[in-house]
Amino acid sequence: MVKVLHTSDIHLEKQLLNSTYPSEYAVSRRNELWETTKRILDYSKINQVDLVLIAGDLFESEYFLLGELYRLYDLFSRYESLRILILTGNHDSFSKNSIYKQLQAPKNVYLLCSDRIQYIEFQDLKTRVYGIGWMKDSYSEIKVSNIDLDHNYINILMLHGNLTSTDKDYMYFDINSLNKTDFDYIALGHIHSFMDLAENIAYSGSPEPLDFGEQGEKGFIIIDVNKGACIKNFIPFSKRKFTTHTYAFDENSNEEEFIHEILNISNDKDFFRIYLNGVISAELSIKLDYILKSLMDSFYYVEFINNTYIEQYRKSMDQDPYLNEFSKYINNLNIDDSIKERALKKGLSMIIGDSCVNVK
Ligand SMILES: [Mn+2]
Repeated sequence: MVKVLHTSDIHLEKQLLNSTYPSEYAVSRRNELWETTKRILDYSKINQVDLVLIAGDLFESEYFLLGELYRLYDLFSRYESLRILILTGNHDSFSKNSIYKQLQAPKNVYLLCSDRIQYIEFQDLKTRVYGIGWMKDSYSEIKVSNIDLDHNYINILMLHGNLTSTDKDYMYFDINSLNKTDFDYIALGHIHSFMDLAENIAYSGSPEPLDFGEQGEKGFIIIDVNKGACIKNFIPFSKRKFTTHTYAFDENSNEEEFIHEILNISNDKDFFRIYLNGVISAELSIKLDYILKSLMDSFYYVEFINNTYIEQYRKSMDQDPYLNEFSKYINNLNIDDSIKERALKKGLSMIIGDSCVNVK
């Protein structure tokens, strides 16, 4: 049996400046990617992992310079007992100008960077780890059938790419042909969520989410790989999560209840996006900005998306035949409810004028 930790898509030094959160959070998040990389190594050491597999996109080439590679290799070299295997992905490909070519990896670090299948053999573990790495910006379909494996070894394969052919620029593997191979475990990277595809095939997903597009648990997989049998365990490990919530107001909603509900879901760790929907009384609407600001202290990070209507708008809508027509028109459109809400709110505020907001 060989004990494997499978991770991928850490994206060290990803700038994150286009995210919805401000740049100071992006800077912290970049540091947290380094911290989590170290935590993964600590975990591996404590739990006596034999092989740490990083299935591509360990870092972002564009921002990962020689200083960062020194820092990374220095970190890895402090975990002598661990064997760390790096597969190159589309963001850290072994291209002509790859930073990987500038520095010798430490003795315990193995680079799988050729786009022809290659393997690294660990005699003491009776294990071979195969990989097809990235050496350029795009690839089409990659065939992995007909590989002649030596069954005296535990055979593991690392790949970085897609299982659907819709995005043809990214390496595409056919799941059926992967299923037909005799690999004891196939460690996939590129998709940022954990996906359990077969007893011996999985995407680990990224250990840390990067924005609101990456919700749910993030972590890595620990696998006991035996000849022809795997025991997999997904370990949630991220320092923070990105979560989305909705609060629906109605005519009877009051300040205390709203504050109570929001404090109930809040924590000082995760990234929150909270949609405020429904009809809100004009009185509460006037206070809302102030209330939201006071709630922010209970979060590490929160963004409120205010889609509420003011009650008076709704009343005007029912009474005024033109507004009524407008709301019918919007409601009959074949679009998302959240977009309808926003269109109604925007349209009504333009038709009625913002003075209505202040009517008590
Ligand atoms: Mn990728």
